[in-house]
Amino acid sequence: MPYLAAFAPPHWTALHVDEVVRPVDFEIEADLVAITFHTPSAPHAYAMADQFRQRRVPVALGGPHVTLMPDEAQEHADVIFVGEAESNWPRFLHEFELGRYAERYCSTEPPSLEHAPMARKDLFHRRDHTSGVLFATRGCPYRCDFCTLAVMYQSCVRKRPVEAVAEEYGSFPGKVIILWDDNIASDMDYAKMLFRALTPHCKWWSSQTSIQAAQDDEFLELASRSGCKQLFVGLESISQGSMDEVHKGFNRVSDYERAIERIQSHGIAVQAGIVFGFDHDQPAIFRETLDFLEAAGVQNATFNILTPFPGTRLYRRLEVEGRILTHDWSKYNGRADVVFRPRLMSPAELLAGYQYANHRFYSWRSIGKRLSRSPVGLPWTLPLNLAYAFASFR
Ligand code: B12
Ligand code: SF4
Repeated sequence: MPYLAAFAPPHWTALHVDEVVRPVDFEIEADLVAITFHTPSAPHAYAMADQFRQRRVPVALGGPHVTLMPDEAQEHADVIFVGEAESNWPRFLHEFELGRYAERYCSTEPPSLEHAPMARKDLFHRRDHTSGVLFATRGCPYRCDFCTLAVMYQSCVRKRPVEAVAEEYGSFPGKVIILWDDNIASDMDYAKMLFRALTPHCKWWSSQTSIQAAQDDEFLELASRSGCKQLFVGLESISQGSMDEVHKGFNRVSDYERAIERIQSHGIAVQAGIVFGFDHDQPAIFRETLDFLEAAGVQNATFNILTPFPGTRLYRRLEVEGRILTHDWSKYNGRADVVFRPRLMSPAELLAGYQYANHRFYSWRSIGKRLSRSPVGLPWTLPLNLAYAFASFR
């Protein structure tokens, strides 16, 4: 939202409320309320929108879930934004001032990010243990069945000018930055130019990448030199059958160990993105995955229960097969609920296996074992492990 606020004309006053930080004031005097949300927050976002609309405050809705389920969202909004909003949002703000605007603005093609403004830092509230967040690129060229990005961004990768990204990066006063790119390795040449431009700022950063990052030593070397301390790597599964099944066969499980070693050898910690519940996953997958991650000395991992988000190829397949168990979007959280019938285990087994993975990986024994071999200093790896340990035992 601080990014979208940067598009508002200077005579507008914007207030940003992040519900993680403080509750929403439903009595506030506002000309317009704009809300963004993921699928699991959809019921909550709709309830908020309904409450504002009861007071006749116009509500605009946008974000991943609106793009995936526009007709549903329309019922709770005066105006919705389907897809990316770089061109439609400024147009709408102008039309809103004139008192004539459409109910729905659809982005027909992925917008260029050539002139993307800097997000409004004065509207950032959440620290999330970082000093700043920004993005250099948007989108990912791949089309994995379970990922919503192909629908949201039409598999089209866009890049901001390197100088603009470096300027925004340098403008954060603190040391630790997250580049929330979907896949920082989607264009290797661009990434290398970017890393060279970030180096003089002497900060630490982390980002997300597909495993291809590990195939290019120059990429890793330049990333490391520019302050990269951690890469979130979409490993997803140690079952090749599972990767092939969801069209992520470019992840070669037999290469994982070498890929992790190569990233770590550049002083970059690996945060493994792991998903459980694919059709090839047997009940042994949980123990085998944990054995693998511990043996590889992975510094961090995020475990997810496979979740068929609406609009994805995975959702369509499971729906045809009659395996979707609920359409209560609040359960599409990937952490606490199983919303489909897995093929080789029960929903309860999947949930229990996911919990086992979190508890084992973030146990003192495992943290000690993994971090004692880490090529990245404890000031970076330990706080993250403790935060995850705290969250998983809550
Ligand atoms: C950063 C991030 C997070 C951070 C959020 C930190 C924060 N303070 O915001 C954290 C780590 C907390 C997080 C958590 C989760 N995330 Co997340 N996250 C992202 C990520 C990588 C970037 C989001 C972002 O800021 N994008 C930059 C903005 C500019 O892009 P955008 O949101 O697409 O917005 C554009 C348009 O959509 C539109 N727009 C968006 N909102 C609005 C609103 C209005 C009013 C208007 C006009 C326009 C508009 O305009 C923008 C410019 O074009 C995205 C991937 C992605 N590229 O979006 C995943 C993503 C959004 N996350 C996802 C998921 C699944 C989750 C989790 C459920 C994971 C989990 N299992 O826990 C949780 C949900 C947490 C929750 N309940 O809210 C999915 C969402 C899928 C879905 N169907 O909703 C995504 C798309 C990743 C993916 N590959 O599928 N996430
Ligand atoms: S590589 Fe990652 S970001 Fe790209 S489509 Fe697949 S899951 Fe989504």
